[in-house]
Amino acid sequence: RPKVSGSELLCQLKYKVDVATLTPDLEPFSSLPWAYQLPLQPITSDLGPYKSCAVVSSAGSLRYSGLGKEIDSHDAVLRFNAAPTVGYEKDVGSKTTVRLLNSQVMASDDHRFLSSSLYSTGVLVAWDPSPFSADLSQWYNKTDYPIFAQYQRYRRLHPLQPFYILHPSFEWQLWQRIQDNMAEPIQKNPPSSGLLGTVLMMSLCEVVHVYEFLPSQRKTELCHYYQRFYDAACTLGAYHPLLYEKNLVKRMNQGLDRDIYTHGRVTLPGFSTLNC
Ligand code: NCC
Repeated sequence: RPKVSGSELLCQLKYKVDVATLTPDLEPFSSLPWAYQLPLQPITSDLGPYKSCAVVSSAGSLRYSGLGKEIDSHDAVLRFNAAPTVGYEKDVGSKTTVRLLNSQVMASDDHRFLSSSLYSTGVLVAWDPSPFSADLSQWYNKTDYPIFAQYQRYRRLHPLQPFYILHPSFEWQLWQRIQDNMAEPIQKNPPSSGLLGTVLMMSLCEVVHVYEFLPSQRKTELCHYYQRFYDAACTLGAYHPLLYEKNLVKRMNQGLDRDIYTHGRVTLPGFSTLNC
């Protein structure tokens, strides 16, 4: 198949990927007693539009980057999972508008999801990597981690903090975009939080800067900027089709290659600004 251009890829994302979140009117949630805990509207109706947004990967190459001020200058900042800002402000900034969490973080004891103050700022968005794309009832009965039990507990403790759950069809529509634009078959695992968060912000913002998703000259085997743990698979991928995700983002980048090298910075247009 012919390799499509960056602008064609952007239009495919805009029109073939629906950035959807769960709402209480959807089956099976509509018949469950806790449906009222879900936000009434999808996230794309409640948040933004923002002019400029930053997506901060958790990569070790953010360490000693000095990008904190630049990151905080955006109207909205998205961070992932257990990535902290306290103690790392110089490199990653301190503003958190949205935090995207995988269901493993919500469920594992080490992350203290229900009690840690790390999760109490900004809008939370959770997702679960189970292979069910559209059948919500099947997914509900067989999630990878207990995302729904933890969601209900968290909402009872923090009823005023906005908290969304990604519709699994969003994950798999995005997976399909990656597969359709690659020559070889890719693993049937959902995209990483990094790509999910990037596309989420493209639906909320006019321009999105993604930091250290495509590694800069600071590229390192240090997995996260906040942990002394080394594994090249964090940057290159193992479970997630991360290398393919990065290839796609590289093709869509509207900034200079130089900005990737020096700042680890990619520039992507928001969907609202595209003329497809
Ligand atoms: O590591 P993780 O991701 O939390 O990182 C968030 C996103 O940043 C990008 N990244 C990260 C490190 C790195 N060296 N290079 C990068 O490009 C990726 O896009 C990544 O998605 C996840 O995607 O949710 C993931 O979560 C972790 C883990 O569950 C959480 O950090 C909580 O501890 C997964 N690690 C394991 O399961 C061991 C990781 O595979 C994916």
